[in-house]
Amino acid sequence: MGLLQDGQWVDQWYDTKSTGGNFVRTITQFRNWITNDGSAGPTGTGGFKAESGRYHLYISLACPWAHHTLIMRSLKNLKEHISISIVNPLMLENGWTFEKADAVIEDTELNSDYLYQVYLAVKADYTGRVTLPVLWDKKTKTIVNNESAKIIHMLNTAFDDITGNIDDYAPEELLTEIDDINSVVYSNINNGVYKASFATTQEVNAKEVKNLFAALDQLE
Ligand SMILES: N[C@@H](CCC(=O)N[C@@H](CS)C(=O)NCC(=O)O)C(=O)O
Repeated sequence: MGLLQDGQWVDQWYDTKSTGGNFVRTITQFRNWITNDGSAGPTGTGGFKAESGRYHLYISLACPWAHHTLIMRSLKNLKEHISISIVNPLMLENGWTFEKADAVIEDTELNSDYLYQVYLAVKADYTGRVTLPVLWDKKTKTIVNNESAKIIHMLNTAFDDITGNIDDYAPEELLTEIDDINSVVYSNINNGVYKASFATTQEVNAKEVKNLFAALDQLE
């Protein structure tokens, strides 16, 4: 487990000392959008037109956020249009790796051993966590986006002209409700598991476990 600092991989655990034992998630840094005509999306720059075979998803089967993107790829008939790599399920001293194991699909784009090399290919002095999912553009050799909620949002419509699948998982009239539920799921369940298990004081752990189960009850 580690992160990149000025382009150097540093093997260190999450810093919870400066945050009173609390796990605090940092914000993902790549926020461009694939759109059907290549125009810019709500954030980032344009130039990422939906094209069959152009994009690649790096995921982990052990990651709840990456799962969202994998499910969306399937629901929207994108399997033959967006290729994938699956990292080794163990995230140890080198972070996510492509070390051979069941279900691992190697990095066919950059032939990397470690996911952090994908980040460095885009930004040689990258500083930050090296997280999945990562949506990669083969054409411009860059990361389009590494925030799962945004990736599933763009996959919902960007490729509709290519696949003919116009199923809409985020209808305009339900967006507010979807965003409200997502924020409960994101912060209290997906991230809630991290906040509980990476807490480094007993008090914080007890508080976060309670919060996690309260959120599960709330959604039930
Ligand atoms: N906000 C991101 C979170 C992604 C994330 O944290 N993924 C985890 C795996 S489940 C990861 O790669 N963690 C590596 C790390 O934090 O160093 C998203 O929703 O895409």
